[in-house]
Amino acid sequence: MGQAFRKLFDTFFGNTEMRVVMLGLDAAGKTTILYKLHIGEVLSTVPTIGFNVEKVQYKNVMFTVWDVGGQEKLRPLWRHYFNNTDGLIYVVDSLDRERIGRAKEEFQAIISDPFMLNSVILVFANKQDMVCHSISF
Ligand SMILES: Nc1nc2c(ncn2[C@@H]2O[C@H](COP(=O)(O)OP(=O)(O)O)[C@@H](O)[C@H]2O)c(=O)[nH]1
Ligand SMILES: [Mg+2]
Repeated sequence: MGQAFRKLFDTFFGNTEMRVVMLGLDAAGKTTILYKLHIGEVLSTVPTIGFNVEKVQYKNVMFTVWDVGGQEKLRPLWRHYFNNTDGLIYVVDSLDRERIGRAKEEFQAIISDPFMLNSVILVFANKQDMVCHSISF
């Protein structure tokens, strides 16, 4: 997964300075992706505003990462992060069929935000290594 993500990342972002938000339901694999990129330490986490925000610098890109879902009343805070955002990476757990509808709803809410209109969007279907094990006929 790390290698595939790295290739996508290089194609997607090139060399210019960028601000990217990485979002997804809890346990989609966002934090794991950050560590697979060999970014090192998470620069900061901010739990006080009601959701954990991880900030990480990787090469030319500043990532802001948090879990979406179960926190509709916090949505007004999103625009603080969406403002000046160049890219969105939306991570989906391909194994989590029960919550795929929820993942879709959250994605639609995010891309409906006026601040996201000019963002580049990457939807990353994570945990593909396990998908074949989850298919049953
Ligand atoms: N099989 C598999 N498990 C993964 C993958 N990415 C993350 N996980 C697992 O999914 C769980 C949640 O990952 P985490 O990064 O904490 O999710 P986050 O809540 O989105 O930050 C952990 O147990 C990870 O080891 C993947 O690509 N394949
Ligand atoms: Mg996490």
